[in-house]
Amino acid sequence: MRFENSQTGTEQAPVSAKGFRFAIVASRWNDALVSRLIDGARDALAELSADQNAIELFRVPGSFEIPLCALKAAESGKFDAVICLGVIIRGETPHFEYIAAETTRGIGAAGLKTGVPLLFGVITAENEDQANDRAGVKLGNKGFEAATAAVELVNLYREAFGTEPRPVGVARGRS
Ligand code: DLZ
Repeated sequence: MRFENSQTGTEQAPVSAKGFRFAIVASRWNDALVSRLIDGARDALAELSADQNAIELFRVPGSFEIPLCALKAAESGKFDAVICLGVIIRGETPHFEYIAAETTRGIGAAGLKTGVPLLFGVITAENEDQANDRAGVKLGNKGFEAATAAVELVNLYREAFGTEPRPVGVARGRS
């Protein structure tokens, strides 16, 4: 599977995922769509030469539960980046705004708290068609995009700040 990034932007230097470790935290709500985001993320990491045993998947019930699991993954010291994937559809919930806002806020807060890059691959859509388009049909795949951004960031942080990849099996303690 190959998805083009739907966004225009400045050109990105070629990067490699080799030697880095990634957590994927994905919700089970809207599972058919989220599964396509997971596939997209795995495809991106494979294309960028990630080691297959360097990717761990954590499933949580819904998007609301993503931030805490992402925080725990980031705090574990086992991962260089945490890729957060979910699908929140307005039509399905009067709580749309609350769930979307809390998920977004929590993921951002976990990244700032831990200093580990957390990627936002959560689709917030008006309806299922819109969500479908963003999960690989018309407007790219948010999982692929989030994983690509994760690889860009871990390379940037290594080059700019000397943040070395987490060795397999060795957890870096909390600071
Ligand atoms: C409850 C709920 C609803 C109505 N809709 C969604 C949704 O569209 N996407 C999603 O990821 N999760 C949804 N949830 C579940 C909440 O995120 C959460 O799992 C539950 O409220 C339990 O805390």
